[in-house]
Amino acid sequence: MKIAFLTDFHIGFEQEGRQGEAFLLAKSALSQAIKAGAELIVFNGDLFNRALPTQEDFFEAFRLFSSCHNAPKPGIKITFEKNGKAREVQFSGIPVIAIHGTHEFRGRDFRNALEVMDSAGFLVYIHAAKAIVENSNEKIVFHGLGGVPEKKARDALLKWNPKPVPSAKNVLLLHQSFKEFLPFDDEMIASLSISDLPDGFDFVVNGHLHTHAEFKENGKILLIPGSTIITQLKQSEAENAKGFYFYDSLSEKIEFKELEEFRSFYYKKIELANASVVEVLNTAREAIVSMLSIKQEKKMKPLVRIVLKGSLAKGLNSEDIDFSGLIEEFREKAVVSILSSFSGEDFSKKINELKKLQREKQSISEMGLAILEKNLKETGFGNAFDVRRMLSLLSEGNTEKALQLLLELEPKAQPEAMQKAQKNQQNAK
Ligand SMILES: [Mn+2]
Repeated sequence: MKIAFLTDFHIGFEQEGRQGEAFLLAKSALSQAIKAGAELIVFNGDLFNRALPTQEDFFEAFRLFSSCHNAPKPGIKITFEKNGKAREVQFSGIPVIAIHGTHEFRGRDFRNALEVMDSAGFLVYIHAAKAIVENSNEKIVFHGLGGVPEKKARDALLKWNPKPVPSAKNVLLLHQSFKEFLPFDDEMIASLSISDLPDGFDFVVNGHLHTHAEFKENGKILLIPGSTIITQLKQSEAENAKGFYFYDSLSEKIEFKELEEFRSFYYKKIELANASVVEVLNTAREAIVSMLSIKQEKKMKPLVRIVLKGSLAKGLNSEDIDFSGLIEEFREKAVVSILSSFSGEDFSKKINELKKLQREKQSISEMGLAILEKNLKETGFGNAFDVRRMLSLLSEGNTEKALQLLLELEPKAQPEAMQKAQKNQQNAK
């Protein structure tokens, strides 16, 4: 069986000058995988950039997977298995097996975006579940666990405790951070280590980390395909090729294929001392010109990121420097972004950090949750209720269910009359 492992398309990603990029790159990567002969696509989460995709995002996602959906169907059979119950999956064309990412994560009371795609028959969504894929001479079992809050990742994996199926190939799919890839230890950012990976799997594929990497130790193989799109403008992404894994299970060959279509990314950090406005602008312009002097072979304009460090002349602040003219000057040739982080500017730095946090709404809800958990610890509540679930119910305005949860009355099978009454009430709102 020929299988392509792709991840982190981030449909709906928005940044000045980069409209539609996530879709174009994902489409190109997917068609490259299909052209290479993939009979099955495996997707490791963060299909969407937001937990509640817009209709435009869904439109793009359905269009994207229609190339698989409408392709000739390979001779394979898929069985979905969760909690000991199994059923055969009906699918069209080249099937897509997927787990959700951190961007699609929603509390247990809500449907996530991949479940929507699954119910439309465009992918096979697995979470703490298995997809058993068989053809006439092979059996490959995919064990999938979607992205969970990092703090809970290790416990979630231990609790689920996936076991390789004998006389089959077994692949574990995750969407988490790993301690090994972090510069410091912080359970809010990663609780999983490579040593926590269960034994007996042929290999593990992980989404979430946007930079392609692979890790082999003590018989454990961890493959990180990386995102198709650059979202963070970090140096590591400038040095790293974008691509996907292509696996031929018969020859057991795993190969990283670089994307044919991608956005080139140039990153430069510049250190200045007591610089004037003119000096800053000229230095930045020179850097951009020299980066763009490299012959551009891609259809897409390159990304250019300039990070300015050091110090400004006395009395000067970052706010006094207007880069918009410079960005405009190169608009036809590149998508330029400039970050000035000069020393002695604590205040503006803090504002920038807050802006960044605002952009990453996910982080804010995580921060809110951490504060709530901390405050509750100091009260007599103990572990009376699931804090995360409560917060997500309240943030969605589902106060009735939140109250029920508090009263420990799980909303199970409700009498029809009560459901009707609730429906009427909702309609009245
Ligand atoms: Mn991601």
